This record gives sequence, C-alpha cells and structure tokens, in this order.
Amino acid sequence: MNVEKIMLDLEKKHPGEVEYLQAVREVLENIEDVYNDNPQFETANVVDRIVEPDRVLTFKVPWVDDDGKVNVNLAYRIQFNNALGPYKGGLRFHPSVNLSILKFLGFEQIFKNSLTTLPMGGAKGGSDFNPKGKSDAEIMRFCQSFMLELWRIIGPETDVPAGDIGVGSKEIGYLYGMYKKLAAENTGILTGKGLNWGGSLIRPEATGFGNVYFANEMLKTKNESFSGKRVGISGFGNVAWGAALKVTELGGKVVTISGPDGYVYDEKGISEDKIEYMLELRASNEDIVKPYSYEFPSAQFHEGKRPWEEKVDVALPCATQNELDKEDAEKLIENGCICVCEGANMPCTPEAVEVFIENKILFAPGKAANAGGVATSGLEMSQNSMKLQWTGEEVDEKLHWIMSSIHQSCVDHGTEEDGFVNYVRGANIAGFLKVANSMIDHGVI
Ligand code: NDP
Ligand code: 2IT
Repeated sequence: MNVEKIMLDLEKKHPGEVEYLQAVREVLENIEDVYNDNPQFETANVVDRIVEPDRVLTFKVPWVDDDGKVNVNLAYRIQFNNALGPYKGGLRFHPSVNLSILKFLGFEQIFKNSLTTLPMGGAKGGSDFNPKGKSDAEIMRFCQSFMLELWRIIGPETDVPAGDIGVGSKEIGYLYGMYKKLAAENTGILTGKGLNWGGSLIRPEATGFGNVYFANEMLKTKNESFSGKRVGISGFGNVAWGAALKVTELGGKVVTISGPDGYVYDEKGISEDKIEYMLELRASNEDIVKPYSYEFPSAQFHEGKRPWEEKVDVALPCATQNELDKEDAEKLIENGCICVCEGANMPCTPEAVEVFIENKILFAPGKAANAGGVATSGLEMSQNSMKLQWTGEEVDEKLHWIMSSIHQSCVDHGTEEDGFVNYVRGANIAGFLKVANSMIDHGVI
C-alpha cells in the first residue's frame, strides 16, 4: 500500500470531504507497515474495500413545525462495513452534519467496534436538523418523518442505530415508536432505549464512564491515579456528564466544562449537584454553557474560549471533532498535563496529536477511549436478544472489563522499543487486523 497515492485518489474522488479524508489518513498511516508485512491484505485489496462505505442512503425529511410551516432537512445513513456483525453506530442531529462528517464517523466506528470485542460492524447516520430551540412536538414530528425512510434499511440483525450529538433518550423514544409501528415488531432495534422498554442500565453513563476507566488504565502504567488530579473536560452533553461523574467518584477534581459559547472554570470543582445541573443545561434546549456561572458563583465564564488554556493534569475532550488544535496541545503540555484521553470522536487535530506523541505524554484516540458507549449498546443488544435485563453492577463490570481489554490491545500493538505506548498506532492496528482478517475469510463481496 502506498498511503500518499491512495489519499490522492480519494481526494480526487471525494473533494472537500475534509473530516473523512483526515480520518482515513490517520488509519492508513498507522497500519501501513503491518499491511505491507502481510501480503494477503494486498492480494485481497483490503485497503480499497475498507475506505469506501458499503452503501450510503441519502434522504430528505419533510416535517411540519408548530406554525404549520413545512420544513425539509437532509439525512443520511452510512453503512460502512459489516465484516464483524450488523452495522452499528449512532445518529447525529446537528446543523453542521454533512456527508463528510458522517463518513468520518462511520469509518472510525468500524475500528472502534472491532476493539470492543463484540460482534458489530460500523455505521453512522444523522441529519442537519437542529434540535435546539425546537418544541417536543416538533422533535417528535421530525423523528417520525426521519424513521419513515430509515426503517427500510435497518433491523435488529442488519443495522442498529443509537444516539450521538443531538440524539438522546427523547429522540430515541420517538424514533423507536415509529419503527415499532412500521415494522410491527418489538425486537429492540436502536440502542440507548428507555429502561422501561428494553434499554440497558448504565448506557447513559457508559461513554463517559468507559472513557475514565480507559484513562485510569493509562495512568496506572505510570503508577498514577485520578486521586487529587485536576481534570479539564470540554462539552456539557452526555459524554461530558458521564466522565465528570466518574472522575469525581475516583477522587479527581473536574474544573472545566464547555459549550459552543465558551467555557466555565470552577476552581471548587464540578461535582454532585453541579454535575446534575449539566443535565438541566443540556435538556434546556439552549446552545450555551454560560448559565452555569449564574447558578454557581464559584465559576467564571470565559466567552468564546476553549478550556485547554487552564492548568490541568488530565484533559478529556468530550465535545466534538477538531475542538483541540496544535496551540491548545502546546498549552496543555506547557501547563504540565500528563494525560489526554479523547471522549469525543476525533476532537484533537492531527497536529495536536503529533504534539502529544512527540512529547510522549499519555494520549488515547477516541476510537479506543470512547468505545464504552457502543460497547454498552452491544450489551443492550445482548440483553434484548435474551429478553432479560442485567443489573447496573453487571453491566458496569462488563464495561470495565471491555475498556481494560481495549487498553491491553493498544499496549500489545502500540508499544515502541523504548517502552512508550503509542495508543493511536495500537488502536488502529488492533482494530484493523480483526476486520481485515474477517473480510478475507468472507471472500471478495
Ligand atoms: P451531546 O449532544 O450530548 O453533547 C455534545 C456537547 O458538545 C454539547 O454539550 C454541545 O453543546 C457541545 N458542543 C458542540 N459543539 C461544540 C463546540 N464547538 N465547542 C464546545 N462544545 C460543543 O452529545 P454527546 O455527548 O453524545 O457527544 C459528544 C461527543 O462524543 C461527540 O463527538 C460524539 O460523537 C462522541 N461520542 C458519543 C457517544 C454516545 O454514546 N453519545 C459515544 C462515543 C462518542 P451544544 O449542544 O450546545 O451544541
Ligand atoms: O460514536 C459512538 O460510538 C456513538 N455515538 C455510540 C454508537 C452506538 O451505537 O451506541
């Protein structure tokens, strides 16, 4: 494989798909040696087959707002690769959604799902619909119209969607209701469901908890722990909330959260009722984190800024892609940060990742460190198939085991001669090998 040639061809075929091309380049650069050392991959031309999705469904979603006006949004489902199991991955509702962003997320999901140890392929979907400022009735009508198209290509053994940015339990409920009606069945399609109708305990917390379990494993390799550590978190959504809960439980102090409007710094620590307040903020349907500083006077709001300028020991970027750049990375290093563990998907730019790796600090990519969400979705699917519900302790124990095993895979495939663990390389190689070998087993299809 020649990475530069493949990237040139892809850039020609998919001009302007910046995020997708960024995600593909990262994987290819990291697997290049392993790929070229194993001629069976080239013989089966795995690389050309893995970088293109199996199929992309694009559809329009017409819906009526509360004023009676007819609106139209664009929507997609990218079924990327099903070598390991049914297509699996979230749905994102955000005005920035486009084909490139969903292709990057679907591509990442292949390797992430492979790392979880569970049988799941990779997919992603969503729409440029903005749930902010919409009434519940508008969100319901949008979700119903969305599912009127999507239901044709999903199913419990073919493609199982879940939430992502802008899609939480409310949206999953409306989507599930419409699917159930159309398909006339109740098999548990969609994960992240409500507890009363097939959901799993710990799924809401899972991505954040898993992220902190992973960071804890990284810290252990340096005989460190969360106890007494200052932790910077970005975002104030589902992942940021779960991470804040677990960091606090492990004795760390969360000092920042952020939104598109800026970040909040709270020297007293964001814990207990302050973490619960994050749920209110997210549910308020506003696009801002600023109200936190009115509610808790110990906090300062920094308008239009990112949290990475604060002095922290551990950074957990949990908001969105490319939210931490080279300058932010240099600032974190300058301030003595020892560990950066991605809760969001691809939150650090390639230049930022380079800074972390050059400085040999602990750095984990989202495809390994935020896999706890989809892993617990996999556990939700298992419970649905068995028609039973595990206790929260059982699910948490399995999640903990899965995160430790992902950490071990990264160590096994990413340890360099001097003992430094390159988690980016480790995660990409471990995730890729399982998928590539399965594709070869299945023949050219
Ligand atoms: P949510 O919708 O719950 O939260 C997203 C958060 O990020 C919101 O607080 C949002 O604010 C904020 N945000 C959006 N854009 C920016 C920005 N430019 N700067 C700062 N904050 C911003 O989504 P999730 O918590 O579920 O998702 C967060 C990340 O984690 C995404 O990258 C997602 O792909 C990833 N992820 C999610 C998983 C899950 O199970 N939910 C699993 C694995 C990864 P606002 O709403 O005001 O825009
Ligand atoms: O990015 C992700 O892994 C998710 N949004 C969760 C996907 C899932 O199917 O639970």
